[in-house]
Amino acid sequence: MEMIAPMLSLGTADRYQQCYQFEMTDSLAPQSNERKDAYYGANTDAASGRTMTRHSLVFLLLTAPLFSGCGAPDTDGDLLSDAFEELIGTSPELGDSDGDGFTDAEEYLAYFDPDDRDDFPYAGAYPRGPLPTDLDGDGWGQGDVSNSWDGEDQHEELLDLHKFYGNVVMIDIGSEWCGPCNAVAPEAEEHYQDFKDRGFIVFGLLMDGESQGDNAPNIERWIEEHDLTYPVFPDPNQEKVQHYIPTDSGGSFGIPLFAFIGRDMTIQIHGVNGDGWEVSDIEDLLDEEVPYVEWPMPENTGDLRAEFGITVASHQDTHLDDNIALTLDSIGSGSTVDAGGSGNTDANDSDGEDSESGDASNQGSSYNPSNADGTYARPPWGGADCSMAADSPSAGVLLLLGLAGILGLRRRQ
Ligand SMILES: [Ca+2]
Ligand SMILES: [Ca+2]
Ligand SMILES: [Ca+2]
Ligand SMILES: [Ca+2]
Repeated sequence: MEMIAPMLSLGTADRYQQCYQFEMTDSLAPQSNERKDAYYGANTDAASGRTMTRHSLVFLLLTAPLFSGCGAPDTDGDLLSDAFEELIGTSPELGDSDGDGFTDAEEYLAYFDPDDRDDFPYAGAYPRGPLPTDLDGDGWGQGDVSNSWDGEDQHEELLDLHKFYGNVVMIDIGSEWCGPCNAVAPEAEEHYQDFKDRGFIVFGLLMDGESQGDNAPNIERWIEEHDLTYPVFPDPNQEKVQHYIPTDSGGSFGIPLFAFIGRDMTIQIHGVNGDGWEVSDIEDLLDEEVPYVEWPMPENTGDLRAEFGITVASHQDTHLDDNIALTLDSIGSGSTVDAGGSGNTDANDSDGEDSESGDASNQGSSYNPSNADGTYARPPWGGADCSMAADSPSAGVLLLLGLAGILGLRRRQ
């Protein structure tokens, strides 16, 4: 591909100066699965996020037996009850259903897919939200529901445009040699920091390196130069960029070039230069309602997230209450536990805690619906109603007590 790209200022009226770049004419290289395979290989030993996950799994394995029999059944000890896992389609037998190194709870509660080995919490901590299963966009023009594309970011993780449904996406296209593009990058980072908690993300696309037409963008260099935390993708062959080139470009287009995609994945602003949008456009798009997606959630989502160290931005939880209600509606609110009992219920209990024993051996006496089967497995880290003392000591506990006694005796001697 030939690229001629003289620096060309289009006048001070432009908010950003522009460089000019000739449109690609080469046919695109065929897509293959090689990159995906390489991605998997590269990530098999990746440390990002997985050390924490291994610790979580060890924690679960060690603690689950201690708390078995307490609350809703949780066969695999991943803190999601069997009934809830059946509702959302994960394995009640496996803590990590898809084997990607993150437990079902860690993925699902952060709106990632626990049944997709290619999908797991991003090292870059970019915003995500619940995803519809039927998003069917295939357009590239203004007003279309956008087609998707994917690419590896600076953390060598595969990101897919469609998976940012529910967010506003700004696509910033440039090259390293282009002065105005260098001026825009830190501004884009500033917008990202200002708005990401409302569901805003920048996708940087870099076509060239430091000299015009060298087709060798250096993502690491670019990230470091501008201290960027949003994802940046190399696109030397313009496989992605081609979709945002203005149709009336006449064979050349100016960079930096921008496009904006709304929360519902429609292309709101297609292929404009710096004078084609204002920061207020971002805010207007963020003001659009976050679309509702059915994503049943456990009632103690907050507690579980705290336990796993999961943080989400408020926009991701816009419809959390509806999705908790969906869970309660789908698998009931205690019918499997409260078997008619004494009538001494906690239905009006404002603190959400069961004032009486809620362990599995106490079915039928009293049970708070919020602790019921299907909402979640009982938290092992607290709850007076989940007392070990209520149960007979397990063999493991007796062994520990015995060891402690022996040690105590030896010290006294
Ligand atoms: Ca489970
Ligand atoms: Ca599971
Ligand atoms: Ca997983
Ligand atoms: Ca996954």
